[in-house]
Amino acid sequence: MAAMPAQALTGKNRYADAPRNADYTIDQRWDTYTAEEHDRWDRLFQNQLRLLPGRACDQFVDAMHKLELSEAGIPDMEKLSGRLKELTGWTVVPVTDLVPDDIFFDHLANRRFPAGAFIRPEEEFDYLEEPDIFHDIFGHVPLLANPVFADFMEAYGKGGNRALELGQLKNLARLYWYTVEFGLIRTADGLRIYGAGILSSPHETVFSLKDDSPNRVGFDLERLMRTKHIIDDFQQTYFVIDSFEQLLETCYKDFGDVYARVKGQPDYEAHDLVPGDDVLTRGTREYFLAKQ
Ligand code: HBI
Ligand code: FE
Repeated sequence: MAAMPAQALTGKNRYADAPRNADYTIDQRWDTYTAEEHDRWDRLFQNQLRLLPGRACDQFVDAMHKLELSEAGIPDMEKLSGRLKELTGWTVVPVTDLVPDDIFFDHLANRRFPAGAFIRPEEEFDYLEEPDIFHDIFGHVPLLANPVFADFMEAYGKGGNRALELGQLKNLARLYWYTVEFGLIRTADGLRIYGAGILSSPHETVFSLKDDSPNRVGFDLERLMRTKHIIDDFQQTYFVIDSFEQLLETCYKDFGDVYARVKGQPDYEAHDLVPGDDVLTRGTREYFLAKQ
């Protein structure tokens, strides 16, 4: 039985009570967005557009243009899906907020990305914990137009239901968190961002590459699956992949043996560095300690 989704937002999410289908999809009702909501999307978009050069990975920037995301206003998911489907077979489906894990995985396994239909309120312009339409569409959708990343996301969805069966969702959720949401990638020109949680948050876009406080560690699946994560502040450790191909091949193999090795092993704290880490940056933790 799927766990109930996070309490649908009251007040700030006018889709909270939208009638939904069995797969938790709703009707985006694109024509009901107000001029103010479209304007907020445009300001969020222009904000990020200014920050991304030299920070977002090339694959993200290329895909954003291919999907014509630079059009003004909140995207109509149906039109966006038309363009995306031609590129990698993915579509974007409107949902109210977080959906149960099994529903989420089933969508991904069938190349459907569930995107929140609401847009963050002005008072949470910079960051909100729930996935609003800007986080989901600006942050997550562009890389679904990249064939290798698109394959990875489908493989992740297929792995999700298996993790649920094995009771190891916690470990798999960390993989999503430290890659799809907060991942960095090595390039010939230095580190670049591909994680949606960073790309949709103005402050973390700068912090993740520039600040001395966080660790930056080479991607290691098993180590990452044992590492706790933070959901209400910047990340204390960023994991760095060499390529999307590396991420995909990690996921193509069956996780059964990895789960067996991490099961029962103690978790690492979000700020820990552990023996064997490929340490790119040993964080000073200054930003985090100053908040304690
Ligand atoms: N639902 N809409 C939505 N978006 C997510 O990112 C999401 C979700 N449900 C579950 C979930 N993420 C995570 O718990 C899984 O990645 C493990
Ligand atoms: Fe997300």
